[in-house]
Amino acid sequence: MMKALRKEQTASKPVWLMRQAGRYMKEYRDLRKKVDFLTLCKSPELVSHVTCEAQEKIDADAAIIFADILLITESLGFNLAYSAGEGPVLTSEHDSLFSTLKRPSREQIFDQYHYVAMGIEKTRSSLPENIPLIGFAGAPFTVSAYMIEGGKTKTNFQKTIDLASKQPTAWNHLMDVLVASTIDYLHMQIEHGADVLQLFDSWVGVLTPTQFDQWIKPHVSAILNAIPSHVPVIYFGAKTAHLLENIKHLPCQAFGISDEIDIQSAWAKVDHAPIQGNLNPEILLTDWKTIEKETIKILDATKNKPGHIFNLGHGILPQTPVEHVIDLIQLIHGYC
Ligand code: 1CP
Repeated sequence: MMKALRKEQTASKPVWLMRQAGRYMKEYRDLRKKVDFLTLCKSPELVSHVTCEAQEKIDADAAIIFADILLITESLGFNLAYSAGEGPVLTSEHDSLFSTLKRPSREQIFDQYHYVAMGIEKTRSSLPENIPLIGFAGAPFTVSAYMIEGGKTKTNFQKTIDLASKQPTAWNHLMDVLVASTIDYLHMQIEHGADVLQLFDSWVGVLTPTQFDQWIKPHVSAILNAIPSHVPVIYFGAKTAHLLENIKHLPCQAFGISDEIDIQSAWAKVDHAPIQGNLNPEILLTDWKTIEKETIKILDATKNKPGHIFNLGHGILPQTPVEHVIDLIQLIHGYC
């Protein structure tokens, strides 16, 4: 994985899957019957257990620390809850323009997320040495969307787009606070053992190229520029085929590609950088013949060109049979 991130030749293709530790795994579901999601995130011992168990079970070439992109909102005065049916629910006392939102100090971030730091340390010391540990954060657009909409969007991000377009001062204040706290949060993860970082901008694909350049690019760039150059960062956004010409100028090491575009066309657009992706997660719900065919398509399209990390186009779906995942990774490792 580290070699691929430097565009060096690798003996076999590196692969890991977004949300590889999660509900499709029986071991995870069993643990979740005993512990609620936030308690799990805040228990370093369990975080390390869940992260390592998933990596080992599916034989992934990287592990991603078990956490969530929305944990950061707790330091910004949000009350965060996860409901079984609805997903994340965020409430706060802030006004709709977020003018009361204050930037937490670096010390506050390090204190409040000590559990993430300890989870990373424990995981790093339990993982095999050759398996990189990925730390992560949500990018400002995606995290702010949850803050503004109060959870999963019911209005196709209209409230978020309204704030960005009609209240530039409020929007920039919100972005500045998120950028500063995300930088501190990622620095903490690096200090405690994260080898690679991924910045999840899952919903940025709802923006037009002009909106992306105006509202997002400076803030994402500020985060990326603050990461020391020895730590590679992967920037991932879903449904961003129309934004790749803009995204490709971001100062990061690699780009995560989702599955609405074929990998060859995507790579032609961001030719200078390594890429990650992009099997449609729904393919893993079909039969093995289809999975094999679609996987080989991606492997053939990226053959002989170093710098491709295999992944899904978005997070693995909870109803995915775990055997399909194990066989998928075996197929990728055996391909030459
Ligand atoms: O057990 C449960 O019921 C909770 C389900 C769950 C899990 C397993 C949530 C709630 N978060 C997570 C873990 C998680 N989230 C990881 C762990 C590491 C791994 O990949 O194995 C990561 C990287 C995330 C990141 C995350 N959280 C994203 C970005 C990735 C993506 O899928 O786009 C997003 C958008 C979230 C928000 C979130 N948290 C949880 C849910 C169900 C959601 C999505 C809600 C929505 O669809 O809007």
